[in-house]
Amino acid sequence: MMKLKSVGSLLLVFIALQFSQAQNPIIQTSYTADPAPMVYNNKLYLYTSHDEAESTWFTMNDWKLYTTDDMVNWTDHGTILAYSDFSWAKINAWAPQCIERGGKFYMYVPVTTRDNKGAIGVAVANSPYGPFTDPLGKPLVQSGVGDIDPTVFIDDDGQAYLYWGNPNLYYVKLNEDMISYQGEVVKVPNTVESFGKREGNPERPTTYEEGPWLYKRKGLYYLLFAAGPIPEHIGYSTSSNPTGPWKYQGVLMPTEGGSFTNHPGMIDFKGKTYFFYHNGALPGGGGFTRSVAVEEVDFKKDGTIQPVKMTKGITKSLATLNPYVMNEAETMAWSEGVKSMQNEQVGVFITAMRNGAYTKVKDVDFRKKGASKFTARLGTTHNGNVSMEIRLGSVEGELLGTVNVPLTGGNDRWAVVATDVKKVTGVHDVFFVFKGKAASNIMYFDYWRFSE
Ligand code: FUB
Repeated sequence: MMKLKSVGSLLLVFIALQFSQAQNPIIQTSYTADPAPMVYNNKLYLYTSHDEAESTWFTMNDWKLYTTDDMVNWTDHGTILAYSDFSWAKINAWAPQCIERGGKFYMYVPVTTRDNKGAIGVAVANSPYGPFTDPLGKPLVQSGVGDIDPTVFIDDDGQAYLYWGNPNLYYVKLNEDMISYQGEVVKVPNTVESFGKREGNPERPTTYEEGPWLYKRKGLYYLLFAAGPIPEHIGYSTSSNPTGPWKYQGVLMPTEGGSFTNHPGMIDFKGKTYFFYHNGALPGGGGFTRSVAVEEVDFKKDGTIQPVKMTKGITKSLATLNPYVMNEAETMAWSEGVKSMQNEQVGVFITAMRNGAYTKVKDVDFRKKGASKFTARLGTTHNGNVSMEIRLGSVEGELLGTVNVPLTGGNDRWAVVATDVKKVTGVHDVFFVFKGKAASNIMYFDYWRFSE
Protein backbone atom coordinates (compact mmCIF):
# COMPACT_ATOMS: atom_id res chain seq x y z
CA MET A 1 0.00 0.00 0.00
CA MET A 2 2.82 2.38 1.03
CA LYS A 3 4.60 1.54 -2.22
CA LEU A 4 1.51 2.34 -4.28
CA LYS A 5 1.10 5.65 -2.44
CA SER A 6 4.66 6.74 -3.09
CA VAL A 7 4.41 5.73 -6.77
CA GLY A 8 1.24 7.87 -6.91
CA SER A 9 2.96 10.88 -5.34
CA LEU A 10 5.95 10.48 -7.65
CA LEU A 11 3.59 10.47 -10.62
CA LEU A 12 1.90 13.67 -9.37
CA VAL A 13 5.27 15.40 -8.97
CA PHE A 14 6.22 14.25 -12.48
CA ILE A 15 2.96 15.59 -13.97
CA ALA A 16 3.34 18.91 -12.08
CA LEU A 17 6.93 19.22 -13.32
CA GLN A 18 5.87 18.60 -16.93
CA PHE A 19 3.14 21.26 -16.68
CA SER A 20 5.41 23.81 -15.02
CA GLN A 21 7.89 23.35 -17.88
CA ALA A 22 5.23 23.85 -20.57
CA GLN A 23 5.60 26.82 -22.91
CA ASN A 24 2.58 26.01 -25.10
CA PRO A 25 0.05 27.53 -25.46
CA ILE A 26 2.20 30.65 -25.44
CA ILE A 27 -0.62 32.92 -24.23
CA GLN A 28 -2.47 31.83 -21.09
CA THR A 29 -4.04 35.12 -19.98
CA SER A 30 -6.71 35.38 -22.72
CA TYR A 31 -8.12 33.02 -25.33
CA THR A 32 -6.39 33.77 -28.63
CA ALA A 33 -6.59 32.25 -32.12
CA ASP A 34 -5.46 32.67 -35.73
CA PRO A 35 -1.82 33.64 -35.01
CA ALA A 36 -0.15 35.98 -37.53
CA PRO A 37 3.56 36.55 -36.84
CA MET A 38 5.54 39.50 -38.20
CA VAL A 39 9.25 40.23 -37.68
CA TYR A 40 10.31 43.87 -37.53
CA ASN A 41 13.59 45.31 -36.21
CA ASN A 42 14.69 42.03 -34.63
CA LYS A 43 11.49 41.59 -32.64
CA LEU A 44 8.68 39.13 -33.30
CA TYR A 45 5.18 40.64 -33.30
CA LEU A 46 2.32 38.18 -33.00
CA TYR A 47 -1.10 39.50 -34.01
CA THR A 48 -4.00 37.27 -32.99
CA SER A 49 -7.74 37.15 -33.02
CA HIS A 50 -9.43 36.90 -29.62
CA ASP A 51 -12.09 34.46 -28.45
CA GLU A 52 -14.29 35.95 -25.74
CA ALA A 53 -14.21 33.86 -22.53
CA GLU A 54 -16.96 31.21 -22.27
CA SER A 55 -17.79 31.80 -25.91
CA THR A 56 -20.08 29.25 -27.58
CA TRP A 57 -19.59 30.59 -31.10
CA PHE A 58 -16.82 32.55 -32.85
CA THR A 59 -17.69 35.55 -30.69
CA MET A 60 -14.74 37.75 -31.52
CA ASN A 61 -14.63 41.51 -31.16
CA ASP A 62 -11.02 42.59 -31.43
CA TRP A 63 -7.43 41.75 -32.35
CA LYS A 64 -4.53 41.53 -29.93
CA LEU A 65 -0.77 41.92 -30.14
CA TYR A 66 1.98 40.02 -28.30
CA THR A 67 5.73 40.45 -28.79
CA THR A 68 8.87 38.50 -27.95
CA ASP A 69 12.64 38.91 -28.27
CA ASP A 70 13.50 35.41 -27.07
CA MET A 71 10.61 33.10 -28.17
CA VAL A 72 9.80 32.16 -24.55
CA ASN A 73 8.79 35.38 -22.77
CA TRP A 74 5.80 37.09 -24.41
CA THR A 75 4.55 40.63 -23.71
CA ASP A 76 0.86 41.38 -24.01
CA HIS A 77 0.13 44.71 -25.70
CA GLY A 78 -3.62 44.31 -25.40
CA THR A 79 -6.23 45.13 -28.00
CA ILE A 80 -4.80 47.04 -30.95
CA LEU A 81 -7.84 47.03 -33.26
CA ALA A 82 -11.53 46.10 -33.06
CA TYR A 83 -14.22 45.44 -35.67
CA SER A 84 -15.93 48.55 -34.27
CA ASP A 85 -13.00 50.63 -35.63
CA PHE A 86 -14.48 49.96 -39.09
CA SER A 87 -17.65 52.07 -39.35
CA TRP A 88 -19.07 49.63 -41.93
CA ALA A 89 -18.45 46.44 -39.90
CA LYS A 90 -21.05 44.75 -37.73
CA ILE A 91 -19.39 41.70 -36.09
CA ASN A 92 -16.71 38.98 -36.40
CA ALA A 93 -13.14 40.12 -35.85
CA TRP A 94 -11.64 36.94 -37.31
CA ALA A 95 -8.19 35.92 -38.57
CA PRO A 96 -5.89 38.96 -39.22
CA GLN A 97 -2.43 39.60 -40.60
CA CYS A 98 -0.18 42.65 -40.31
CA ILE A 99 2.75 43.56 -42.54
CA GLU A 100 5.24 46.45 -42.70
CA ARG A 101 5.98 48.46 -45.83
CA GLY A 102 7.96 51.71 -45.96
CA GLY A 103 7.68 52.26 -42.21
CA LYS A 104 3.89 51.87 -42.17
CA PHE A 105 1.97 48.88 -40.82
CA TYR A 106 -0.97 47.40 -42.69
CA MET A 107 -3.39 45.15 -40.87
CA TYR A 108 -5.70 43.04 -43.08
CA VAL A 109 -8.76 41.70 -41.33
CA PRO A 110 -11.99 39.85 -42.13
CA VAL A 111 -15.24 41.18 -40.68
CA THR A 112 -18.96 40.89 -41.37
CA THR A 113 -20.46 44.06 -42.84
CA ARG A 114 -23.61 45.81 -41.64
CA ASP A 115 -25.50 44.07 -44.46
CA ASN A 116 -24.24 40.67 -43.22
CA LYS A 117 -21.62 39.98 -45.88
CA GLY A 118 -18.05 38.87 -45.39
CA ALA A 119 -15.38 41.41 -46.37
CA ILE A 120 -11.68 42.08 -46.03
CA GLY A 121 -10.75 45.44 -44.54
CA VAL A 122 -7.39 47.14 -44.05
CA ALA A 123 -6.21 49.41 -41.25
CA VAL A 124 -2.97 51.43 -41.24
CA ALA A 125 -0.63 52.61 -38.47
CA ASN A 126 2.73 54.33 -38.12
CA SER A 127 3.80 51.83 -35.46
CA PRO A 128 3.33 48.05 -35.11
CA TYR A 129 1.50 48.79 -31.83
CA GLY A 130 -1.02 51.07 -33.56
CA PRO A 131 -3.15 53.07 -33.37
CA PHE A 132 -4.57 51.52 -36.55
CA THR A 133 -7.19 53.43 -38.52
CA ASP A 134 -9.32 52.57 -41.51
CA PRO A 135 -8.09 54.67 -44.47
CA LEU A 136 -10.86 53.59 -46.86
CA GLY A 137 -14.10 53.78 -44.88
CA LYS A 138 -15.22 50.67 -46.80
CA PRO A 139 -14.00 47.10 -47.45
CA LEU A 140 -10.74 46.69 -49.39
CA VAL A 141 -12.03 43.65 -51.26
CA GLN A 142 -15.07 41.37 -51.45
CA SER A 143 -15.55 38.39 -53.74
CA GLY A 144 -19.08 37.76 -52.51
CA VAL A 145 -18.38 34.25 -51.13
CA GLY A 146 -16.46 33.30 -47.99
CA ASP A 147 -14.41 36.46 -47.64
CA ILE A 148 -12.41 35.56 -44.52
CA ASP A 149 -8.83 34.86 -43.44
CA PRO A 150 -6.62 37.29 -45.40
CA THR A 151 -2.88 36.63 -45.68
CA VAL A 152 -0.52 39.20 -47.14
CA PHE A 153 2.92 38.71 -48.63
CA ILE A 154 5.44 41.07 -50.26
CA ASP A 155 7.74 39.36 -52.74
CA ASP A 156 11.41 40.26 -53.23
CA ASP A 157 10.51 42.30 -56.34
CA GLY A 158 8.16 44.45 -54.22
CA GLN A 159 4.88 43.02 -55.54
CA ALA A 160 2.41 42.41 -52.72
CA TYR A 161 -0.24 39.67 -52.79
CA LEU A 162 -3.37 39.25 -50.70
CA TYR A 163 -4.82 35.74 -50.51
CA TRP A 164 -7.98 34.78 -48.58
CA GLY A 165 -11.15 32.70 -48.58
CA ASN A 166 -13.26 29.74 -47.48
CA PRO A 167 -14.14 27.46 -49.29
CA ASN A 168 -12.60 29.17 -52.34
CA LEU A 169 -9.11 30.56 -52.34
CA TYR A 170 -8.76 34.00 -53.94
CA TYR A 171 -5.94 36.45 -54.48
CA VAL A 172 -5.35 39.96 -55.74
CA LYS A 173 -2.16 41.87 -56.46
CA LEU A 174 -1.98 44.83 -54.09
CA ASN A 175 -0.73 48.20 -55.29
CA GLU A 176 2.29 49.78 -53.67
CA ASP A 177 0.02 51.84 -51.39
CA MET A 178 -1.15 48.51 -49.88
CA ILE A 179 -4.72 49.81 -49.61
CA SER A 180 -5.84 49.26 -53.20
CA TYR A 181 -5.34 46.50 -55.76
CA GLN A 182 -4.87 46.02 -59.48
CA GLY A 183 -6.77 43.72 -61.81
CA GLU A 184 -9.55 41.31 -60.97
CA VAL A 185 -10.01 39.06 -57.97
CA VAL A 186 -8.54 35.71 -59.09
CA LYS A 187 -10.08 32.42 -57.93
CA VAL A 188 -7.34 29.80 -57.49
CA PRO A 189 -8.21 26.50 -59.25
CA ASN A 190 -9.22 24.14 -56.45
CA THR A 191 -7.62 21.02 -57.93
CA VAL A 192 -6.63 17.79 -56.22
CA GLU A 193 -3.12 18.27 -57.55
CA SER A 194 -2.91 21.65 -55.80
CA PHE A 195 -4.61 20.86 -52.51
CA GLY A 196 -5.01 17.08 -52.11
CA LYS A 197 -8.17 15.01 -52.39
CA ARG A 198 -11.00 15.14 -49.86
CA GLU A 199 -13.44 12.22 -49.91
CA GLY A 200 -17.23 12.46 -49.81
CA ASN A 201 -17.80 16.22 -50.11
CA PRO A 202 -18.49 17.34 -53.71
CA GLU A 203 -18.70 20.99 -52.58
CA ARG A 204 -15.21 20.75 -51.11
CA PRO A 205 -13.35 18.36 -53.42
CA THR A 206 -9.91 19.11 -51.95
CA THR A 207 -8.52 19.48 -48.46
CA TYR A 208 -8.31 23.29 -48.79
CA GLU A 209 -10.63 24.77 -46.19
CA GLU A 210 -9.48 28.24 -45.03
CA GLY A 211 -6.70 30.17 -43.29
CA PRO A 212 -4.10 30.50 -46.09
CA TRP A 213 -0.59 31.68 -45.18
CA LEU A 214 2.13 32.57 -47.71
CA TYR A 215 5.81 32.01 -46.96
CA LYS A 216 8.93 31.99 -49.13
CA ARG A 217 12.22 30.13 -48.62
CA LYS A 218 15.10 29.70 -51.05
CA GLY A 219 12.99 30.81 -54.01
CA LEU A 220 10.17 28.37 -53.24
CA TYR A 221 6.70 29.68 -52.29
CA TYR A 222 4.75 27.84 -49.61
CA LEU A 223 1.00 28.09 -49.19
CA LEU A 224 0.01 26.74 -45.77
CA PHE A 225 -3.70 26.30 -45.06
CA ALA A 226 -6.24 24.93 -42.61
CA ALA A 227 -7.37 21.67 -44.21
CA GLY A 228 -10.54 19.61 -43.95
CA PRO A 229 -12.52 17.69 -43.16
CA ILE A 230 -13.30 19.08 -39.73
CA PRO A 231 -11.59 18.74 -37.25
CA GLU A 232 -9.02 20.59 -39.30
CA HIS A 233 -5.40 19.73 -39.83
CA ILE A 234 -2.75 21.92 -41.49
CA GLY A 235 -1.74 21.11 -45.05
CA TYR A 236 0.56 22.88 -47.46
CA SER A 237 1.42 23.28 -51.11
CA THR A 238 4.42 24.76 -52.91
CA SER A 239 5.07 26.62 -56.15
CA SER A 240 7.88 28.36 -57.96
CA ASN A 241 5.51 31.31 -58.44
CA PRO A 242 3.55 33.35 -55.83
CA THR A 243 0.36 32.85 -57.82
CA GLY A 244 0.81 29.11 -58.45
CA PRO A 245 0.13 26.62 -59.91
CA TRP A 246 0.35 25.00 -56.47
CA LYS A 247 1.53 21.45 -55.83
CA TYR A 248 0.04 19.72 -52.80
CA GLN A 249 2.77 18.54 -50.39
CA GLY A 250 0.68 16.83 -47.70
CA VAL A 251 0.07 17.29 -43.98
CA LEU A 252 2.19 19.72 -41.99
CA MET A 253 0.34 19.24 -38.68
CA PRO A 254 -2.23 16.48 -38.14
CA THR A 255 -5.57 17.03 -36.42
CA GLU A 256 -5.01 17.26 -32.68
CA GLY A 257 -5.47 19.62 -29.79
CA GLY A 258 -9.14 19.96 -28.80
CA SER A 259 -10.18 22.67 -31.28
CA PHE A 260 -12.03 21.78 -34.49
CA THR A 261 -10.26 24.62 -36.32
CA ASN A 262 -6.59 25.30 -36.73
CA HIS A 263 -4.77 28.18 -38.43
CA PRO A 264 -1.18 28.43 -39.67
CA GLY A 265 1.38 31.25 -39.50
CA MET A 266 5.04 30.75 -40.42
CA ILE A 267 8.03 33.08 -40.13
CA ASP A 268 11.84 33.21 -39.91
CA PHE A 269 13.25 34.79 -36.77
CA LYS A 270 16.86 34.96 -35.59
CA GLY A 271 17.98 32.15 -37.91
CA LYS A 272 15.17 29.69 -37.18
CA THR A 273 11.76 29.06 -38.73
CA TYR A 274 8.68 29.01 -36.50
CA PHE A 275 5.22 27.61 -37.15
CA PHE A 276 2.32 29.13 -35.20
CA TYR A 277 -1.09 27.47 -34.83
CA HIS A 278 -3.93 27.28 -32.33
CA ASN A 279 -5.55 24.59 -30.21
CA GLY A 280 -7.93 24.30 -27.26
CA ALA A 281 -5.32 23.42 -24.66
CA LEU A 282 -6.00 25.99 -21.92
CA PRO A 283 -8.32 25.23 -18.99
CA GLY A 284 -11.84 25.98 -20.33
CA GLY A 285 -10.45 25.70 -23.85
CA GLY A 286 -12.21 24.27 -26.90
CA GLY A 287 -13.41 25.12 -30.39
CA PHE A 288 -14.52 28.63 -29.44
CA THR A 289 -12.01 29.27 -26.65
CA ARG A 290 -8.71 28.66 -28.39
CA SER A 291 -5.10 29.46 -27.65
CA VAL A 292 -2.08 30.06 -29.86
CA ALA A 293 1.03 27.91 -29.75
CA VAL A 294 4.33 27.65 -31.62
CA GLU A 295 6.81 25.01 -32.80
CA GLU A 296 10.20 25.28 -34.48
CA VAL A 297 10.21 23.63 -37.91
CA ASP A 298 12.87 21.91 -39.98
CA PHE A 299 13.06 21.61 -43.74
CA LYS A 300 14.20 18.56 -45.65
CA LYS A 301 16.84 18.87 -48.38
CA ASP A 302 14.15 18.95 -51.09
CA GLY A 303 12.47 21.94 -49.44
CA THR A 304 9.52 20.04 -47.98
CA ILE A 305 8.73 20.65 -44.32
CA GLN A 306 9.25 18.04 -41.63
CA PRO A 307 5.68 17.45 -40.28
CA VAL A 308 5.13 18.81 -36.76
CA LYS A 309 3.10 17.62 -33.78
CA MET A 310 1.85 19.82 -30.95
CA THR A 311 4.45 19.79 -28.19
CA LYS A 312 5.00 21.48 -24.84
CA GLY A 313 6.72 24.25 -26.82
CA ILE A 314 10.02 26.06 -27.11
CA THR A 315 11.98 25.72 -23.90
CA LYS A 316 15.31 27.23 -24.93
CA SER A 317 15.22 31.02 -25.04
CA LEU A 318 17.06 33.00 -27.72
CA ALA A 319 18.12 35.71 -25.26
CA THR A 320 18.11 36.46 -21.53
CA LEU A 321 15.86 39.04 -19.91
CA ASN A 322 17.26 42.15 -18.22
CA PRO A 323 15.78 42.60 -14.70
CA TYR A 324 17.39 46.03 -14.21
CA VAL A 325 14.94 47.84 -16.52
CA MET A 326 11.20 48.26 -16.11
CA ASN A 327 9.56 44.97 -17.11
CA GLU A 328 5.85 44.68 -17.67
CA ALA A 329 3.98 42.25 -15.40
CA GLU A 330 2.32 41.02 -18.60
CA THR A 331 5.68 39.78 -19.93
CA MET A 332 5.79 36.10 -19.08
CA ALA A 333 6.77 32.63 -20.21
CA TRP A 334 3.93 30.91 -18.37
CA SER A 335 1.14 31.65 -15.90
CA GLU A 336 -1.71 30.02 -14.07
CA GLY A 337 -4.78 31.70 -12.60
CA VAL A 338 -3.93 35.07 -14.16
CA LYS A 339 -5.92 37.28 -16.57
CA SER A 340 -4.62 40.23 -18.55
CA MET A 341 -6.65 43.42 -18.66
CA GLN A 342 -6.12 46.99 -19.79
CA ASN A 343 -7.29 50.44 -18.77
CA GLU A 344 -6.50 54.10 -19.39
CA GLN A 345 -4.44 54.52 -16.22
CA VAL A 346 -1.68 51.95 -16.88
CA GLY A 347 -2.44 50.22 -20.18
CA VAL A 348 -2.12 46.45 -19.99
CA PHE A 349 -1.72 44.83 -16.54
CA ILE A 350 -2.48 41.46 -14.97
CA THR A 351 -4.95 40.36 -12.32
CA ALA A 352 -4.31 37.35 -10.08
CA MET A 353 -7.65 35.56 -10.08
CA ARG A 354 -6.99 33.23 -7.13
CA ASN A 355 -4.69 32.47 -4.23
CA GLY A 356 -1.56 30.75 -5.55
CA ALA A 357 -1.88 32.15 -9.09
CA TYR A 358 1.54 32.88 -10.57
CA THR A 359 3.55 34.12 -13.52
CA LYS A 360 6.90 32.75 -14.63
CA VAL A 361 9.54 34.86 -16.37
CA LYS A 362 12.20 32.70 -18.00
CA ASP A 363 15.97 33.19 -18.08
CA VAL A 364 16.30 36.42 -16.13
CA ASP A 365 19.97 37.42 -16.04
CA PHE A 366 20.94 39.09 -12.74
CA ARG A 367 24.60 38.97 -13.88
CA LYS A 368 27.56 38.77 -11.51
CA LYS A 369 26.77 42.04 -9.79
CA GLY A 370 23.44 40.70 -8.52
CA ALA A 371 20.28 42.37 -7.22
CA SER A 372 19.10 42.99 -3.68
CA LYS A 373 16.19 45.37 -4.17
CA PHE A 374 12.86 44.93 -5.96
CA THR A 375 10.31 47.57 -7.01
CA ALA A 376 6.84 46.95 -8.43
CA ARG A 377 3.64 48.80 -9.24
CA LEU A 378 0.67 46.89 -7.87
CA GLY A 379 -2.66 47.22 -6.09
CA THR A 380 -5.59 45.41 -4.55
CA THR A 381 -9.13 45.99 -3.35
CA HIS A 382 -8.54 43.80 -0.27
CA ASN A 383 -7.37 45.20 3.04
CA GLY A 384 -4.45 43.21 4.45
CA ASN A 385 -3.04 39.73 3.84
CA VAL A 386 -2.39 40.24 0.14
CA SER A 387 1.17 39.62 -0.96
CA MET A 388 3.37 38.72 -3.90
CA GLU A 389 6.22 36.28 -3.37
CA ILE A 390 9.29 36.44 -5.58
CA ARG A 391 10.75 32.97 -6.04
CA LEU A 392 13.45 31.35 -8.15
CA GLY A 393 13.08 28.20 -10.28
CA SER A 394 9.50 27.20 -9.40
CA VAL A 395 6.39 28.28 -7.46
CA GLU A 396 7.90 26.54 -4.45
CA GLY A 397 11.50 27.60 -5.21
CA GLU A 398 13.85 29.76 -3.16
CA LEU A 399 12.02 32.77 -1.72
CA LEU A 400 13.84 36.01 -2.58
CA GLY A 401 11.33 38.23 -0.86
CA THR A 402 7.68 39.05 -0.26
CA VAL A 403 5.96 42.26 -1.26
CA ASN A 404 2.99 43.22 0.91
CA VAL A 405 0.39 44.69 -1.41
CA PRO A 406 -1.27 47.82 -0.01
CA LEU A 407 -4.99 48.49 -0.39
CA THR A 408 -5.31 50.85 -3.36
CA GLY A 409 -9.01 50.43 -4.01
CA GLY A 410 -9.14 49.37 -7.65
CA ASN A 411 -7.20 48.69 -10.81
CA ASP A 412 -7.38 52.38 -11.65
CA ARG A 413 -5.38 53.18 -8.47
CA TRP A 414 -1.85 51.91 -7.98
CA ALA A 415 1.04 51.93 -5.50
CA VAL A 416 4.77 51.65 -6.26
CA VAL A 417 6.32 49.45 -3.57
CA ALA A 418 10.06 48.80 -2.99
CA THR A 419 11.32 45.82 -0.96
CA ASP A 420 14.73 44.46 0.02
CA VAL A 421 15.28 40.94 -1.34
CA LYS A 422 17.85 38.18 -0.76
CA LYS A 423 20.83 38.88 -3.04
CA VAL A 424 20.57 37.01 -6.35
CA THR A 425 23.15 36.62 -9.14
CA GLY A 426 23.28 34.65 -12.42
CA VAL A 427 20.46 33.43 -14.69
CA HIS A 428 17.19 32.17 -13.17
CA ASP A 429 13.53 31.66 -13.94
CA VAL A 430 11.65 34.12 -11.71
CA PHE A 431 8.21 33.25 -10.35
CA PHE A 432 5.78 35.86 -9.00
CA VAL A 433 3.32 34.02 -6.76
CA PHE A 434 0.18 35.87 -5.68
CA LYS A 435 -1.26 35.23 -2.21
CA GLY A 436 -4.54 36.38 -0.70
CA LYS A 437 -7.62 35.09 1.09
CA ALA A 438 -10.26 36.51 -1.29
CA ALA A 439 -12.13 34.14 -3.59
CA SER A 440 -11.16 36.05 -6.75
CA ASN A 441 -9.36 39.16 -8.05
CA ILE A 442 -6.62 38.89 -5.43
CA MET A 443 -4.41 41.70 -6.73
CA TYR A 444 -3.27 43.73 -9.74
CA PHE A 445 0.31 43.91 -11.02
CA ASP A 446 1.60 46.36 -13.63
CA TYR A 447 5.43 46.36 -13.73
CA TRP A 448 8.58 45.33 -11.85
CA ARG A 449 12.32 45.93 -11.76
CA PHE A 450 15.29 44.77 -9.67
CA SER A 451 18.19 46.97 -8.59
CA GLU A 452 21.53 46.48 -6.85
O1 FUB B 1 -11.28 32.50 -35.80
C1 FUB B 1 -12.42 32.47 -36.61
C2 FUB B 1 -12.23 31.51 -37.75
O2 FUB B 1 -11.90 30.22 -37.26
C3 FUB B 1 -11.05 31.86 -38.63
O3 FUB B 1 -11.35 32.89 -39.51
C4 FUB B 1 -10.76 30.55 -39.24
O4 FUB B 1 -9.52 30.49 -39.86
C5 FUB B 1 -10.87 29.64 -38.05
O5 FUB B 1 -9.70 29.66 -37.29
